[in-house]
Amino acid sequence: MLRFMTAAQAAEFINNGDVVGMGGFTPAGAPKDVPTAIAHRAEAFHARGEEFKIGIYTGASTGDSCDGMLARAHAIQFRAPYQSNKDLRTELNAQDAHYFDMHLSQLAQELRYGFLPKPKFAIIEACEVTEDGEIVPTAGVGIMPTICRLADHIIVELNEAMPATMRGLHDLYEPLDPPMRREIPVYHVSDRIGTDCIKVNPEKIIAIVRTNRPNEVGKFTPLDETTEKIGANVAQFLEDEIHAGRIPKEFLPIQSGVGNIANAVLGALGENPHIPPFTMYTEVIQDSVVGLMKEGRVTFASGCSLTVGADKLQDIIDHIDFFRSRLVLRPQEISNNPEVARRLGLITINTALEADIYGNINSTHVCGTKMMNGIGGSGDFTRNAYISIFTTPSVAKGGAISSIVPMVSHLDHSEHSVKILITEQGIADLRGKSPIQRAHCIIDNCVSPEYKELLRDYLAHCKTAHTPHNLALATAMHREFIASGDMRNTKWENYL
Ligand code: 0RQ
Repeated sequence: MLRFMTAAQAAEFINNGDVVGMGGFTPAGAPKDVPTAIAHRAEAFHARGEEFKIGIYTGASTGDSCDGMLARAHAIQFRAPYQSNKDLRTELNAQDAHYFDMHLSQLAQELRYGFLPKPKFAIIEACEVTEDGEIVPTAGVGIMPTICRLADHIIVELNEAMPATMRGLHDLYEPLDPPMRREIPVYHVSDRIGTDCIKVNPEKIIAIVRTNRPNEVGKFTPLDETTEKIGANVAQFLEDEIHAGRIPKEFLPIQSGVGNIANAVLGALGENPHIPPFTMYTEVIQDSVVGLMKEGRVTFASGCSLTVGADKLQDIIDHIDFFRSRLVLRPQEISNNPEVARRLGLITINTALEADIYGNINSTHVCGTKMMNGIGGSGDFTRNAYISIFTTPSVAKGGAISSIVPMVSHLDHSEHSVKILITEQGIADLRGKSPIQRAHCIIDNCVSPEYKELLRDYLAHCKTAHTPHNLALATAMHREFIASGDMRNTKWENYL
């Protein structure tokens, strides 16, 4: 029997200290009304002087009605594996919420292995739930199959804005755990290996809440000169690789991160006549992909979510038969799977916050301490790519920050995994280069003209070694930014 109730009634099942797994991936498919109701419940507890905090796993980020509401209600005890909400960022940088930033492909298996506290509740969004326990996800999958299996109780938001015709977009599959694990039989981007719904014991579904909510996906800022140039440089690099015979002429699947730069890069790839129609094996399918599919430039996209604006999602829903044969949404354990990434030979494109002259990448921590978002899937893909590319504007904050520094203030992706660095200034091909050769290549090709001499001068202050560094100066540009608000003021002699 399906147990319908309001979000507030469903939220009453959740108590202080409970561990909850949320469905979806990014705001796409994340639950909305029940997390908001839990936040209100937490506020009522706090008003009475009682504790109320819960542990939360999600696929990736969520929307404001989940992460934002719960953060503002100070209702989060711990959170994994990725977020991008400004209020949650404030909470976790203040250590009010404990955050563990994880490779997204690993979360489901680490829950199964028992490395992390088991979720008692799964709160998920669906476009269809049946009496016999079939649940069809919406625009994002994330860790849904695993949390639905592990949780004692499932609360479903049945979102009427997401029609049941979405059934068939998904390919739901959970691998066995070692020592029983076999290969994941995805040999082509479009291979389907699982089911079109999650099957659970219907007794576990303790509440169904009817909602009617669009996904809370943010708008892209229009392309500017910098993002356009980065996109054009990536397209140029890939075109040259095809001509050099280092990428097969039929091309290889693309993985692309989130955000404005990623969107611009895909647009540039789509427009480049020397790049053949391509497929994507990625985690987040963004706005630009929808248009590229209609134009036949993207022939198939495998992802974990449709993180697209409301108009684009409506377009997909209105032409569901067209898109169902060109799209598949998988759990993040499969969309981001290292084994599959390496087998398919992905060209991976992710964004750095900061890179160093040797090719190490910081994707997460501002000045080495403040968490921005998280590593997301960038590590899953970068380490296992056919060619891994990182993009970043050469400067941030109007030039007061050089995105390329002597030594990254936090390390997410090491020099061993990063093959190509691209800024609006140009392209640094790091393959087959020693550290000092990489340093010259990055300074010559990627650094802003305002910082080239400063970084060359840094090298002049280093003793000859395999990877030259002057440890007194390695973080001087960061310290100068903290002290004066502008890295351009750095004078090496002040830091010796
Ligand atoms: O701050 O908004 O206050 O101006 O960082 O920078 O240039 O707008 O770039 O939105 O693409 O985000 C790495 C954070 C880039 C993102 C990151 C400041 C800058 C601005 C944002 P303001 P931009 P984007 C997919 C895979 C995680 C890893 C990943 C990210 C703000 O792409 O989170 O790719 N990646 N995951 O001014 C201090 C620097 C800075 C800096 C930029 N060096 N120091 N601040 N900024 N460089 C995700 C999933 O797995 C779902």
